[in-house]
Amino acid sequence: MSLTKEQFITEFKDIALKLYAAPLDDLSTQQLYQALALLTRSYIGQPWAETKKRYDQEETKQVFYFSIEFLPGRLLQSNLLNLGILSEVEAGLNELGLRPQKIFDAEADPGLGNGGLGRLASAFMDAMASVGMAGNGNGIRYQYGLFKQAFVNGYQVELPDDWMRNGFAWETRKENRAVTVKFGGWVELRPSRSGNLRVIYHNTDDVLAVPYDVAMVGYHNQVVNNLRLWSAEAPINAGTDFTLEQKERINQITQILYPDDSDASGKQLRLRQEYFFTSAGIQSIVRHYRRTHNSMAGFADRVAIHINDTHPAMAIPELMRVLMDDEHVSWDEAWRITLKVMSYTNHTLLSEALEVWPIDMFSGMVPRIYQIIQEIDRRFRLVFVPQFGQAMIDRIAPLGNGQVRMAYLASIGSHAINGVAPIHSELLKKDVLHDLYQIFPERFNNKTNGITPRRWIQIGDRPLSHLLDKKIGTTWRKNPLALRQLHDFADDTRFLDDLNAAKAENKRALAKYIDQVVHVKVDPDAIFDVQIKRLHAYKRQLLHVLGILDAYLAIKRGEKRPKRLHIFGAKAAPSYVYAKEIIKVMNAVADLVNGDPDVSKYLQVVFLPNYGVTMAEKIIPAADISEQISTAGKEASGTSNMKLMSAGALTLATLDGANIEIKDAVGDDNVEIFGLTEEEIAGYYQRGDYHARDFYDQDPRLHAALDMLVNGQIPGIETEGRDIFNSLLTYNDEYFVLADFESYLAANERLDKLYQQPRIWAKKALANIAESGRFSADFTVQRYGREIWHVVAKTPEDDHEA
Ligand code: 6GP
Repeated sequence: MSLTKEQFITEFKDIALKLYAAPLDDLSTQQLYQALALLTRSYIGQPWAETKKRYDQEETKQVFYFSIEFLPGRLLQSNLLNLGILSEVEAGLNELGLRPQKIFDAEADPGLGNGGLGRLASAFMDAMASVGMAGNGNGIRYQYGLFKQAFVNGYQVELPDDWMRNGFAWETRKENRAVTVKFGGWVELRPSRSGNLRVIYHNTDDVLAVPYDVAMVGYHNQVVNNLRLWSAEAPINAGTDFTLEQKERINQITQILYPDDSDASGKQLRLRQEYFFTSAGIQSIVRHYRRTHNSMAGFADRVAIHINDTHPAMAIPELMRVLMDDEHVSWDEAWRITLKVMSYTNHTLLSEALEVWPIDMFSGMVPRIYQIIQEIDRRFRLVFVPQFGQAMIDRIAPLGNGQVRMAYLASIGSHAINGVAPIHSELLKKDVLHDLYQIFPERFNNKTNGITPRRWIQIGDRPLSHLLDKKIGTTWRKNPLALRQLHDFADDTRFLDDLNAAKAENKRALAKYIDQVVHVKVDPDAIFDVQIKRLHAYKRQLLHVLGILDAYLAIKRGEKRPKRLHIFGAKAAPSYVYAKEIIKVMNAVADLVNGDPDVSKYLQVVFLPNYGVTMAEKIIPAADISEQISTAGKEASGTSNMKLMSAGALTLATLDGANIEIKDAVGDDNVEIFGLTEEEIAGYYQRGDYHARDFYDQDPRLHAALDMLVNGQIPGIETEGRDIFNSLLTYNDEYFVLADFESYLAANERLDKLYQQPRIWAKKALANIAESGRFSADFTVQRYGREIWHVVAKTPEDDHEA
C-alpha cells in the first residue's frame, strides 16, 4: 500500500484523538502503541477481506498448518514492513517527536510456543503469505504463554506470562464461527433407516471453541492470510445446572501453554488441548467447504492439512469422524480423502519425545476418536501383518503397550512424512521410523527448515540492511538469493570494513541492552560468542561452559587472549532438573568470571534471562560466533544457526542438523567444524565402548576444567556441580561432551586467531550472509507447496501481469 508521511501523521493524530480523547502528547507509550496498532489494523482489513474473497471465488486450494505452538514475535513492525509503510510511519513518528523504537517496545511478545517448532510455524505463516500461498494457521489462544524466566540467586524461577494484560491488538474474535468440541461420555452406534450408522453421543462434556483470527500479512503483495487461534468457553446454552467449577474446567483448556520442549508430558490437560484445537480446526474447515459444495468428494482437491509434530495427530481420526459420522462417507472413501489431505513433520530424534498416551486416559476422554483409531489399527494390522510379520507390525501399529502412539498414527494417516534437515530425515528412515519406512518408503522426504530474513535482517539488523541496499540494491529484500551478489565484493576492503563497522554498531547496541537487563558492562570490542536456544543436555550448553572454564584457568595462569564475551539465552523446562542445574552453574560461572578483574579483561559471560523472539532480534545482529554444538545426530535441524549465519556470524558447529547444509553452502573455509560425527557416535553406541573417564584421565585441561565443578572454586554450586560432574563421569556422559572437548577448544583457538585479522574475518562473514538466502522460509514453504501440499502460490500482482 502507499501512504505518505503526512497522511500518516494526520491519520495517527486522528485515531489517537478518537480512541483516547486526548492529543498525542498526553498519551502513554502503551496508548501510543495501541493507537498505532489499531491504525495499522485498519490498513490490513481490506486486503484481508479481499484475499479471503479471492480464495473462495477462485476455489484456491488452501493449506491449514495445525500447530500447538506459534511464536509470531511482535507484529507491529513486521506488519508495517510487510505493508510497505514502515519507513513512512517511522519518519512520521520522528517528526512528531516520538521515538518509534520506544513505541514498538511497548508491544508484548506472544510467547505461544516453546522453541524451534513454534517459531518455525510462525516463520511459515509469514512466508506463505509472502509468497502468495493460501496458508492458514490453526492453533491455541493461550491465556498465558511460555513462562517468564527470571534468575534468583542464579536459579531459574518461572513466572506467569500475562501477555494479554493490555489486550492483543491483532486479534479478531469470531463468535459466529464458534464450534462445539465434545469430550468424554459414551457413544452409541445405531443403524438408521437409510442404512447409515447413526452415531449418538451420550453424556458428553461440551466445550465451545471460539476462534480468534490474526492477520498474517504478506510482504508487499496485498496478500493477508489467517492464523486462527481457538479459545475454550462454556457452551452458550449450558443450562442452569452448569456449575462454576465446570466453567473453570473448560477455561483451563486454553489457559496455559505446556512448558515442555521436545518431551511429551503425559498430562490429561495436554491431551484435552490437543483434541480441542484439532477438532475445532477440522470442524471449521469442513463447515467452510460444505457451504459451497454438496458433497465431500472434492475436499482433498481444495484442502491440505499439515500436522506440525504429533500434537495435532488427532486431526486424522477427527477428519475420519466428521467424514463418516456427519457426512456419511464410507470408511474407504473417508480414508482415501484423509490420506490425501494429511501430511506430517517430525521435529525431533529424541526417542523419549515420541508422544504416547495411555489408552485408559485416551479412550475415556475421546471415546469416538479412540474407536476410530482402533479401526485404523485393525485394518493396518490386517493388511500388513501378512507382509511384514507380527513382530514388526506390533512395534509400529497405532495401538500397542497399552498406549496410543501418536507418531505412528501420524505416519500411517499421512501421505507425506518429513524431517527438517537431510541428516534428520535420513535418521528418521534409519532409526526412529525405520519400520514405517519399510512399508511406506514413498512417503518419506526432507524439507529443510527456513527462517524469515524480513524479521531477522530487515527489522532486526538495520545497519546491515542499509549497507546491503547501498551495495547491491534492494532486490535482496524480496528475493534473498540476491544476497549472492555480495560474493563480488569479497575483496573489496572498503566494503569489508563497512561490514565490520555495521557489526560494531550492533554490538554497541547490544552492550547497552545487556547493561540495562543484567547490569553488566561489557566490552563492545570483544568477540561476541552466542548460544541461544532451549536448555537441553543434547544441545550441550555444558560443553560451552567447560570451554569457558578452560579459558578462565588459562587466563589465571597468565595467558593473554583476544577478549570474548559469551552470551547465553536459554529457558529450561520447569520439570527438567538437570537442565536447571546447568543454568545455576552457568550463572555461577558468569559471576565468577565477571567478578574477577584479572579475568574479565579477557573474558565475560552474560546469561540473559527470558530469552524469546524479541530478545533474539537484539542478540543475533551483534553475534560474531554462532555456537551450534549439539551431539551429532540429536538436533533435528536448528534454526538459530540459519539466523545467526544471515547476520554474518561464523558458525562453530558439530556436523548435526542443518549445520551440515550451512557448511555445504558456505564451504569449509567459512565455518568452524569440530567433534564426533553421527556415524562415530553410532559406532560408540554399537560397540558400547565409550568411556568418558578416559578423556578425563588423559586430558589435563579437561581434568582441570571438570574439577572446577566440584573443588569449591565456583561458589554456590556444591549440589549442582557434583550432579553434573557425576553425570559426566559416573554416568558416562550420555551426550559425549568429554569426547568433543579437545576439538572444541582447538576450533575456538582457530577462531581467536582469525579474529585478529578483521578483514579476513569480514570476508568469511560476507560469505555467510551471501549464502544465507537459500534458508529463507519462502523457499521452504514453496517446496512444501510443490511436493507435499500440491498448491500453487499466486498474488494479486500475478493476476495483474497475466
Ligand atoms: C525443534 C528441534 O529441536 C530443532 O532442531 C528444529 O530446528 C525445530 O524443532 C524446528 O524444526 N523441536 C522442537 O521444538 C520440539 O518441540 C518436538 O520437537
